[in-house]
Amino acid sequence: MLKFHTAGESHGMYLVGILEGIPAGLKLNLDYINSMVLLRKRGYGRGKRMNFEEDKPEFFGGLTRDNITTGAPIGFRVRNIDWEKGGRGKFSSIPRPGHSDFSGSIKYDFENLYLPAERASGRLTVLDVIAGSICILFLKEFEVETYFFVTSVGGVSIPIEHSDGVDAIFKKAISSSVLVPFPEFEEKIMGEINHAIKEKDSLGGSGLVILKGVPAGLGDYNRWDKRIDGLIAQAIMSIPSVKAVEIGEGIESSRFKGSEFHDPFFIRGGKILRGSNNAGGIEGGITNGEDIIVKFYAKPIPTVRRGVPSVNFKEFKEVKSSYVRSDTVVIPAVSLIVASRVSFVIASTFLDKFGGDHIKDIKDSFNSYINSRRRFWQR
Ligand code: EPS
Repeated sequence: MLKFHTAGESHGMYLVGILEGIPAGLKLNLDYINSMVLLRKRGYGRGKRMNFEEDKPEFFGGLTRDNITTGAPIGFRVRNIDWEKGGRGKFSSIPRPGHSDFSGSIKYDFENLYLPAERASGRLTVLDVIAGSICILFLKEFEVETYFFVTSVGGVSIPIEHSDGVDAIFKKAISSSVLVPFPEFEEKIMGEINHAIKEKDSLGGSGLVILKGVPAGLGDYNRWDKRIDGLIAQAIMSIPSVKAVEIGEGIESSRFKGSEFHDPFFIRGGKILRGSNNAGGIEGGITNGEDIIVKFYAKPIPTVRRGVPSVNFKEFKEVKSSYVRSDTVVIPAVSLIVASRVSFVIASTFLDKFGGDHIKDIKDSFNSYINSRRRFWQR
């Protein structure tokens, strides 16, 4: 099982991550990891902080000089340039509705209602992307590919089908500033974001993550806490701002008859195939070999420039929430973070099933499993 721990605050000196359980022998492509980290930072609608943070991961454990994993915990850190600039260190007695200010300060008995956001902040997700990118690289060794898209921003929806052309549209999406593959929608979304900036407001959105090539048999129905749909939901719901998760056509499923919704089996050319993938690649809490399809929905971020009715706890007075530097929309970054977390869950359950100390051991175990199960796909 993979373990991932973090330390550090949004405005502290460093953010630190430790990823434990990656086997020895995996060559880490640091350029790929860096490109993912920069992609998280880049989306249109981010705030001013993203202009000066460098987000350069430094690895300090678990790798040889050639960046090959040794099986030891992988340690990494990211410097907060904000700290060097003097940080914010502000005090607030006015909670932002929707943020952790109120609930976190009750829990930890803080006078300064800004303190919970130091750990609850989306800033920490830079570490998720580093850990997730390592998991994506691990999964690539087994021909698992990870894709992510934005499917709506505010009121603008983007029609993305999880069809075979996903590779081509993904390449277009990652070169777009809002992670959508179609230029006409990119323009609409930018218009929507510009409007929100003018109105001093924030926007939410939704996204789609697809993993292709995930083998059947990950997760388990024998224990509620090993069902893979449950693990994915937990991993995504714990990303700041994500409020709902859907696997496959989970929401639509409630409106269909069983005979219409469930993915039929059929035989073509000696192969056993499925007619659709409404289940999103998971049946009975176990992957079934089809694409893993995860949809997620994020609320508008709670730091709203025009303010939201709140209360000053020191003065016991009704006021509007005060404005601090913030993003307007984070859904492009969230899509990448969801992909990172889903890849973490898939890599973790993969290692539970095929685990070994060296990547070669895992490949042997994986290949022997695939060979012994061939009858489920073909005669
Ligand atoms: C965040 C507030 C903003 C965001 C931050 C998340 O930062 P600051 O409070 O320093 O202006 O930019 O996100 C990041 C810094 C990041 O790297 O994603 C918040 O309160 O959650």
